[in-house]
Amino acid sequence: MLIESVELRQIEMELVEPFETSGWRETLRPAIIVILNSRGKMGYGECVAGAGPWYSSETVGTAWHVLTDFAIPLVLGKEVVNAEDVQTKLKSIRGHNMAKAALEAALWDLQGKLQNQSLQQMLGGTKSKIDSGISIGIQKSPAELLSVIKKRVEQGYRRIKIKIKPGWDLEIVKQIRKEFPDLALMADANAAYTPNDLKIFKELDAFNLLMIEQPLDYDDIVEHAKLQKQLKTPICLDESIKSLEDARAALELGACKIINIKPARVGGLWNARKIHDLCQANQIPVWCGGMLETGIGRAANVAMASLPNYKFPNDLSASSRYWKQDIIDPEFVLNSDATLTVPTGPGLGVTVIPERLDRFTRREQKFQK
Ligand code: OSB
Ligand code: MG
Repeated sequence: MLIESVELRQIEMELVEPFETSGWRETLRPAIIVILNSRGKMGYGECVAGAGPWYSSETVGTAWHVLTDFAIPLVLGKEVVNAEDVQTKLKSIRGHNMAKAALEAALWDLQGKLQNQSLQQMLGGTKSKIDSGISIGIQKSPAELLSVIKKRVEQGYRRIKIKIKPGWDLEIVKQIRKEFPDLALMADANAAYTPNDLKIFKELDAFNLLMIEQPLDYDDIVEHAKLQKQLKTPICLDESIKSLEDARAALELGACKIINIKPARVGGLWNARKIHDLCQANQIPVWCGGMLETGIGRAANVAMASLPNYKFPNDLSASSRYWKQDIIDPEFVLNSDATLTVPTGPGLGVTVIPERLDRFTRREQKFQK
């Protein structure tokens, strides 16, 4: 595929409700949409780097810089065979996984459209529907959180993830368990605790949580291994796993029993699949995390989550959980069995609506050789 031209759109969309974690709060969600053109087809990829360096060191600003100054020049006007080839071309760039993942995602979509294959087929996904869960941010009060959970359960979500932080943890979980004793419930700390907090995790062990996500520091593996040995509840790593090498280290040390794979965090779908395969070979189940994506990023994640070792409900909810109106058609809707349907059309299998993309665009740049 000759990459004839590239276009970047930095967009901004308002979340239907603010999203708050242990470390940050967001109401306006930025994204960069990467568009690759070849033989009259357009491939779309989404960069999920946030407004600030809170979840990871990348931001929408660093991603724009790395894409425009370094990554795009390595593929523009070049023949690109597949995602692996994109990664080989980008190899001189260290880090910046989210920027690379966006470019690679656009290539998958383009390739699918040119070769008339769905992303799911290209990745080797097997399920026609993926289990959908929902991630609920920190609320103003415990009562508010309970009412949000009730609403989401009534909408059909069967796995609820709450965000925890010191002071918003044990008591909250206790109250939720009182009202929802059998709910598939898990807690994500976004790295808010230290090894000194062992007592809190020991107490959380009594509440039959599905897993505890990223309790300790974002780049830690060793302390998670020590903590996991003292807990019944499985630890799931998110922030700590940025590469296949991190996954290997976590498995060898026993730092977790589950991995949340976000393709963007690990540099793209190509690496995500390698981590999936490594985990599968080691009987470590995985699931797909989310980054409050638009429908473009969500479609790619949904295809990825259709691979066989995705064994837990994913942070891939209906479009309406995030946006008043998504930028794709059809939007993702929650099926009555708490699943999302995997698109089967070529590439991402969803149509980007140009007027909506225009409406949310805050900056754009076109690149032609
Ligand atoms: O830690 O999983 C996380 C959103 C943004 C950044 C980090 C995280 C999240 C979520 C929401 O939990 C997942 C989603 O529904 O997209
Ligand atoms: Mg997380």
